[in-house]
Amino acid sequence: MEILKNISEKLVIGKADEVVDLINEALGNGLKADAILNDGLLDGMAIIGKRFKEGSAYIPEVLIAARAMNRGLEILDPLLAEEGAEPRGTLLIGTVQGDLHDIGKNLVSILFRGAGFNIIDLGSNVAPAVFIAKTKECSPDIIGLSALLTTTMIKMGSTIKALRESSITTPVIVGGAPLTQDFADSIGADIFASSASDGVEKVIALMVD
Ligand code: B1M
Repeated sequence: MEILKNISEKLVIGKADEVVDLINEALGNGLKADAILNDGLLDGMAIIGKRFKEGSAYIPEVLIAARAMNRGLEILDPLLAEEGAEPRGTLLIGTVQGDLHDIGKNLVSILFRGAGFNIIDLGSNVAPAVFIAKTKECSPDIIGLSALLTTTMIKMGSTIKALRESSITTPVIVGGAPLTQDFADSIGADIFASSASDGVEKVIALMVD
């Protein structure tokens, strides 16, 4: 659809205000938030990601595209999260230490909120000691770790180890583009999620068990 293509194109060139205007127009035309997310915003992120990998886009361009993505997510957030269900539990989430990527983590938070969870978002570049302190303070039902770099995914292992050494037994869910089930198993994660929706399904299944 033309408007979704426009959203994707404007995101790729980092035109955040235009992305916001187009999203509002698309919503006004009756388009669903999840279609705008998947076929507009995420399509644009995939294009900029491919260019970054190939070396035809650089960090400043990726950064302004990411800002446009987050501005778009702010509008879609209440719509994706709309449900008004009873709180199912609390998710404490953050991107691990050394890692600044927060878009996937933000999306995971939105979908969990939509599924009725309370969210405590610690942001990105979160040290193990912060996960421990916040878990002790807030007693979440589940702890979520996100990582996008092969160099930071190992921090997930040290975060889980530090949590367990602090006698915290709260289940931990891990996710992020470079992760695999085998890696998640090797660091003692309770759940590996390949996507935000996969994460929601697996956490709900774990809590029902
Ligand atoms: Co970065 N970056 N980046 N970057 N960046 C990647 C990840 C990279 C794959 C690009 C590439 O080379 N192809 C590459 C990593 C290579 C590797 O480690 N193997 C890379 C690199 C190298 C870097 C730097 C090192 C570059 C440099 O400085 N030389 C640097 C590192 C900075 C740091 O963190 N210390 C860097 C910087 C940046 C920006 C700051 C410019 C920007 C981030 C801005 C921001 O997040 N606010 C950025 C971006 C945007 C990307 C790409 C282009 C897009 C990532 C993204 O947001 N995807 C990325 C290329 C790519 O992935 N194609 C890339 C969309 C998002 C919705 O997907 O995060 O995978 P994702 O989340 C998914 C799932 O993975 C899952 O659910 C989400 C939705 O379904 N999921 C979870 C994620 N977390 C989960 C947690 C869960 C459950 C599911 O439970 C808790």
